[in-house]
Amino acid sequence: PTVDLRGVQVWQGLLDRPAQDAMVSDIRGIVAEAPLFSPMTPYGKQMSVQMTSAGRFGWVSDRSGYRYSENHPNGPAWPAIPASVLDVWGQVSGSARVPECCLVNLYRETAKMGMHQDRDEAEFGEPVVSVSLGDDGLFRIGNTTRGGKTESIWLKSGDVVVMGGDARLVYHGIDKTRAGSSTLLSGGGRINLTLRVVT
Ligand code: MD3
Ligand code: FE
Repeated sequence: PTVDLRGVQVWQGLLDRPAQDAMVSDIRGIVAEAPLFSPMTPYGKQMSVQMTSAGRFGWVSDRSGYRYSENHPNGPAWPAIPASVLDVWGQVSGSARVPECCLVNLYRETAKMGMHQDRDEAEFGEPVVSVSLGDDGLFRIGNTTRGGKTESIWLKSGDVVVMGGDARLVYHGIDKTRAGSSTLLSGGGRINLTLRVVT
C-alpha cells in the first residue's frame, strides 16, 4: 500500500485509466440489469447515495431494516460480479475466499455517507475491499467505538482501499465529494465498489 491509515491500507492509483474505463463499462452492465435505487433507512429517511449490487448477495435497506438479500428490491437475483472487479480482490485482499457481494454506491453532487461500522457480515476476519472511481471523495476514519479523533484522506479515481485485521471494524464515512474533479463518468459523480464476504 502507498498509505496506511490506522491499519486501513490505501493503494493509490492501483487502476490506470484504461482499467477504470473497463470497470465503468462493466458497472453499466450491472446497473442495466439491477437498477440503482436510493435506500430508505429504517428511520424513514432516504439515503443520498444511490446503490445496487452484484454477486450472490446484495445490500438492501427498508422500513424493516438493513440486510443482505439474494434479490434486488424489484425481485430478480443480482448480476454476477465482473472479472475486472474480482481481479482487484485477488490482488489486494489476501483472502482465500471469493467475495459474495459487490456493493455499488453512486455519489452525485451532494451525496455523502455518515459514519458507520460494517458489521452485517458473519466473518470479520475477512477484509472489505473498496474501489473508488470518478470524482474525489473525502474518506474519514475513526475508531472501533463511536466518537474520538478521526483522520481523513481524499480518495481518487483508481484508488483501492483494504480494511482488514483491526481496521475491519472502524467507523468510517464519506463527508463529501469534489464535483467535477474527474472526467471518468459521463454524468459526473463518484462510484465506490465495496467487495465483501458475507457468510
Ligand atoms: C473501513 N462505503 O459501502 S468505502 C460502505 O466510499 C462504505 O462508498 C464508503 O462505507 C464509500 O459501507 C467507504 C471504504 C470502506 C468500506 C468498508 C469499510 C472503508 C471501511 C469497512 C471497515 C472499515
Ligand atoms: Fe462502510
